[in-house]
Amino acid sequence: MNNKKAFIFDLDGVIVDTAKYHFLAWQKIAKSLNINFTLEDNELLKGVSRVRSLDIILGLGNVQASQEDKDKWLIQKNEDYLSYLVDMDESEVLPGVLKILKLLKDKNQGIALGSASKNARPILEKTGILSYFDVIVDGNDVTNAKPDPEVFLKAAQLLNIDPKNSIVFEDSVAGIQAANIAEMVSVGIGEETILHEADFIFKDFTVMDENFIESLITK
Ligand code: B16
Ligand code: MG
Repeated sequence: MNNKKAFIFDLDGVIVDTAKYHFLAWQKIAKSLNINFTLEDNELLKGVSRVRSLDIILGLGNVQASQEDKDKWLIQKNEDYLSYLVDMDESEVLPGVLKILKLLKDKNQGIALGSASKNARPILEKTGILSYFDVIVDGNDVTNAKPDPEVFLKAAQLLNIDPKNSIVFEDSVAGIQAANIAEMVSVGIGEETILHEADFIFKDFTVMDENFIESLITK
């Protein structure tokens, strides 16, 4: 029994709902290219890197583009996305997250971020929760996207905790698969129908109690 575990949080969809801002920014790019991009299509982009997201959108419209154009759109999209983050504050932390972060801190557990986003740090800063994280691994630190487990393995390694003693909170299927490949405990945050590969599933953090966290720590 090891009482110090690594608790690794995904960002978008787990800590904050930035998917709505990604959607608005991608929609502008799609519109300018006459591609119909819906909220349903946006689901395909969750947990996916920025570069891959653009390829998915171009695929939806059967649009071929030069690398130069793609680079231009990627910059435009990110500038627009960042403009939505300007007014972000602690009110955007999803319900129940702070309670769990405080609990883990009180219990002296390792806390890490494992996100595909290259904008993770400013988001944690603006929402006032950066200081809870011992380790941050984001899109700037990894070369392989989820379901590759690189992001989570790196987080556990930096915390100096064995993957088998690590727990991942994720809202995307690719993220759950990455956690499972890493042989970590996978906890899905969202719909059971979508996240059925996870070891545990919760609608959100408001329905996760101290007993559950305690059972993971003492496992
Ligand atoms: P950025 P996560 C992911 O965050 C988002 O779910 C995904 O939609 C986005 O494309 C990706 O970050 C990259 O974000 O453009 O900020 O680098 O869920 O892995 O925390
Ligand atoms: Mg996510």
